[in-house]
Amino acid sequence: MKLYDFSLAPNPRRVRMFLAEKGVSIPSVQINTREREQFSEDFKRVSPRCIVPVLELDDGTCIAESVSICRYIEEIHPEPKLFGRDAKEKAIVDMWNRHAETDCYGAAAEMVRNGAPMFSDRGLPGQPSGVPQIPELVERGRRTVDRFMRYLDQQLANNPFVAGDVFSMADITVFITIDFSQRANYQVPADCKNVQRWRDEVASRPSASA
Ligand SMILES: N[C@@H](CCC(=O)N[C@@H](CS)C(=O)NCC(=O)O)C(=O)O
Repeated sequence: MKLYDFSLAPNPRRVRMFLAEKGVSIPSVQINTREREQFSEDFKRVSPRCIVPVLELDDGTCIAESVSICRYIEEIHPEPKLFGRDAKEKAIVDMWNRHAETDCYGAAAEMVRNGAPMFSDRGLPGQPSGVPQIPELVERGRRTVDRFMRYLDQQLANNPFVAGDVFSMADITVFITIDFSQRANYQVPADCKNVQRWRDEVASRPSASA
């Protein structure tokens, strides 16, 4: 098995954090997306969408989506369970992870991709050029992330973790998203005290530095 990774990119970090929580290590290859290595012909054979992370299995199968990679790892290394332990918990983890991806990560990506000079003409990942930035999406993304933070703050008022009692994939998705959003100078609203408390706790886990 081989993981195509990039140390500075948020979605590969999700997979690394997940693996660290499991205590699993997989040989990895860096695809430096800042140097446009995702567009090389060799990497396109692994990832036709020119996106990292990708997990290549020993039979050559390539899994090119971070949550799908993590689900595969969960199947072969079931403990600790990071997608929920029973039917209800699995549904709630999935629900929060999807909320986090659509309402938080997606909006954070809008902020970063449409504002940073390094993404000029590359407003979407996996496209070498021809995708102009839309400056209005920076502010819209910021408002959407703020709205998610207020929603999450209520959840964390009564729960230690994003999806309830135990640390899960949903915590990983929100945690890496908050760090990623700082590239657009985003700060969690000061009144979201529960989010701040939760974030400090997650930051102290060894997996946070994976
Ligand atoms: N939904 C995908 C998103 C993957 C993604 O956006 N990857 C970024 C790095 S975080 C990428 O490969 N960007 C390449 C580019 O900027 O062209 C996943 O979770 O795996």
